[in-house]
Amino acid sequence: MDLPERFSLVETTLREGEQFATAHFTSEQRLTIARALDAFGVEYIELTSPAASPQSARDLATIAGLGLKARVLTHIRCHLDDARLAVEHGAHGVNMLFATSEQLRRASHGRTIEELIEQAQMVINYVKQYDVEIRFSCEDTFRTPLDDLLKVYRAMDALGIERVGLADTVGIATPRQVYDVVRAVREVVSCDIEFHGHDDGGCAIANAYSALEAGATHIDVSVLGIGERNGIAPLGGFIARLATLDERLVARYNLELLSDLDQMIADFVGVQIPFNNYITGATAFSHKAGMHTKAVLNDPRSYEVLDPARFGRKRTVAVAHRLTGWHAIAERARELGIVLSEAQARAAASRLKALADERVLDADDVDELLFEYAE
Ligand code: HCA
Ligand code: CU
Repeated sequence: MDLPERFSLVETTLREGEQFATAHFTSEQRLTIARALDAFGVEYIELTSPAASPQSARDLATIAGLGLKARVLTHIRCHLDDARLAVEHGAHGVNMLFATSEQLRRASHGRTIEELIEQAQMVINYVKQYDVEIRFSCEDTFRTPLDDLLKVYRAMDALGIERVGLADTVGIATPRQVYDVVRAVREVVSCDIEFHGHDDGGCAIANAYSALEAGATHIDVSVLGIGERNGIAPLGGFIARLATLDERLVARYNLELLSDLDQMIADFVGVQIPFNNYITGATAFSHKAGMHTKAVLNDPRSYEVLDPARFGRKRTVAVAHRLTGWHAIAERARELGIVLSEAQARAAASRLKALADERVLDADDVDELLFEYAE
């Protein structure tokens, strides 16, 4: 596998996530989140700009001063004032962005590509006086002509910054497009490459993965994917994408903390963890149809590409339905201390299927029926 074993997660629940419709984190919650992300093991934590509000600035200073293992970044506009605030409040790095697509340049700052490079140069020269990492990102990368992009990234790389960023701001990019553009950027810069992708088109995780394959070194994620609109690549989903390929890619993270992390953010922003969420969703490790349950009971890897135990989760094998199979029934009987012959298990399965055609069953119905065999 030529995926880099070393890539970094830029966890942006405390920046992009704060832009989620129902997110209003208190300072205490921000601290709790930063500590929890650090315990999980993300390499970077991105915070809202200190220019956003006085409390945002104070919280940046507090979190950057906690002595976490993760580096603390703040996300700023390409303005000298914002950069000054970031430096003054102790950020370990600045994630700067500037809109480069025609759509956003027109609607936002009205500058030409040359003017924008000049402005970035001034801010970068200021920040470079300090021991602060610099990343420059083109907002709306995937609606910016490639020539313009390469011109900007080349210029930024020549200024000696740590990273350039590609942002699929409107969630429009496809995995193939992301691969091609990251590849093209990889060829003209020597610095690291970050990718940030929104999920409007349902490709956030696939795009982040594609970026990694093409040579990106830093991937933006947020817990549950919270962010503007329907958000960005979720931390758990991206972890799932990598872990299904090779567990070594995620071995350095404390994966058993993921469920608590997802639940905590769901509570803070007042949503439920979606039933079909990666790893932590209610049904992520549920098996139902007879063919599946038989194989899973023989060898979990048959239908599980992720080991639930690695994430502190348990598999469930549903028995109380018409798709049930006799292996699952025999297994449930064993759990109850009832030994069934194959013929008995098959007979119990037939009775259960007939019953399930009449009404919705629950686990107690199954157990009752099995106890009849024990008598
Ligand atoms: C936004 C900005 C951003 C920035 C991403 C980045 C985006 O729209 O609020 O700095 O790489 O999606 O473009 O989140
Ligand atoms: Cu974004």
